[in-house]
Amino acid sequence: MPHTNPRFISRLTRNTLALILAGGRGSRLKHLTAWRSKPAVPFGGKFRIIDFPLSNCINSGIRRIGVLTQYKAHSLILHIQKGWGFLRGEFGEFVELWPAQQRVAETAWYAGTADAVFQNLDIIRDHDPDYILVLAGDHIYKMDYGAMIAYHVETGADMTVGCLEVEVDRAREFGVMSVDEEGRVCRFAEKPENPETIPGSSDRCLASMGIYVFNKGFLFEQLYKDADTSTSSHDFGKDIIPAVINLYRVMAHTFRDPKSGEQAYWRDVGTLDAFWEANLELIGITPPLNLYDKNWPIWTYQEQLPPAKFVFDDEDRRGMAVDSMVSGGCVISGATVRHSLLFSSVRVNSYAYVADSVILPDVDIGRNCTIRNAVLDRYCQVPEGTVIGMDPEADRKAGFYVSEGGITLVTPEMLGQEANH
Ligand code: ADQ
Ligand code: ADP
Repeated sequence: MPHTNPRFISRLTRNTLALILAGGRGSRLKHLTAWRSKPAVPFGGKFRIIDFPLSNCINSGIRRIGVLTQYKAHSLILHIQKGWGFLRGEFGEFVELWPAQQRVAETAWYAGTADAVFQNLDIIRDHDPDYILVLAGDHIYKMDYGAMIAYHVETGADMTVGCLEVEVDRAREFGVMSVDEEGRVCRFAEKPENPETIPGSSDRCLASMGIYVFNKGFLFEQLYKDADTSTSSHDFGKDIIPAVINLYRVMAHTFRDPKSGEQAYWRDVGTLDAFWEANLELIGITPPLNLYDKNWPIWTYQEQLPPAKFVFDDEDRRGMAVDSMVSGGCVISGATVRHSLLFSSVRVNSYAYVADSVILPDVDIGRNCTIRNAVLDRYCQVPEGTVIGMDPEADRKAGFYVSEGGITLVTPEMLGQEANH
């Protein structure tokens, strides 16, 4: 039985350093990651994706956090500088940005995820944690990492991999593992062609969440060994885990909802369709991810904005939003918004109709526009009368991107505009 004594767990989390890997591009999000890395992509009306792992750390009592950046990090850096400075340095708490430093090989940026950590080993050594928690910066979930670290310690593991069950059809995107009766990982394949299913189930696999707990000494040893291996791509999933499972004690920790014991909410919003769906899912009466949970707040940076406003226009047309989430600073004037998520400071003008859409911050939707099944990127100024999401062919002709699932993405560039700030 894992330890549940809060005093025991808080001692472990206090001695843990979290590293959030935030360097990935997330190219399947198309133009949404043209200028920002995937962890910086806005999500849920007022957050960015990285706020979820960061808030999980804070809420789990892990207050020493390094964020490892690489690709298009500017918007991520600004967000963290502006929003995550509230930790108390005098108590040894911090969120630090660790950019690709070329500390080791002068010519190389981060090669893979393991190399990203390897390049920062001297900083990690200075902090002298007992445990290192490696996290991905691009997943949406609420998880108490304390439970995973307690399991790691309780089972005497060298390394623990966070995992969840996924359908076999989706398993090719993940590291897929098999465990023995004790929960020890005995086989691991990164993104396998033919994923192994869970014994007794023909359609489910045990997938890695790409999050790991390491004992400090073990991590150092393995990273030095990996750095000397010329054939390695220096990646945790591809190289490190397969190299250690037969020699060391690598345990699998299944992420479950602590209350129900069922599979917990976890999304990799890696594609435009998944991004659109995960945002709109938040609107329901009982959404799978509750952002209103006071016991697990999601922290973020946000400007001070006035409340959202719904007004009659000068012809007395009602401005309204139903079955929607509308953030601060929005003004809906004589327009109708249905089943949509509006981020901060969106303007929707008279006679416009917006449905089933995700509108990022600072978008202005002109009069008489019709917008359905769309994602509009930050700073879009949609001209009067524009129709989006009614006819995929027309959208493509207009230069917009239409996804496999039929979602239309529009960016300022596609409208011939500069992203203005
Ligand atoms: P992927 O998600 O494909 O698989 P990867 O693209 O390496 O793994 O990204 C992992 C995380 O690291 C992401 O948060 C990304 O932003 C970041 N990242 C990638 N390269 C980086 C670099 N050089 N520097 C800093 N950050 C970087 C992984 C595992 C699988 C597991 C899935 C779960 O390898 O085994 O199943 O995550 O999503
Ligand atoms: P976010 O919406 O995530 O805050 P921004 O739109 O501010 O992101 O863009 C992130 C970074 O990319 C900023 O440094 C911004 O100046 C730059 N950027 C955005 N759009 C363009 C563009 N069209 N051309 C050049 N740089 C851009």
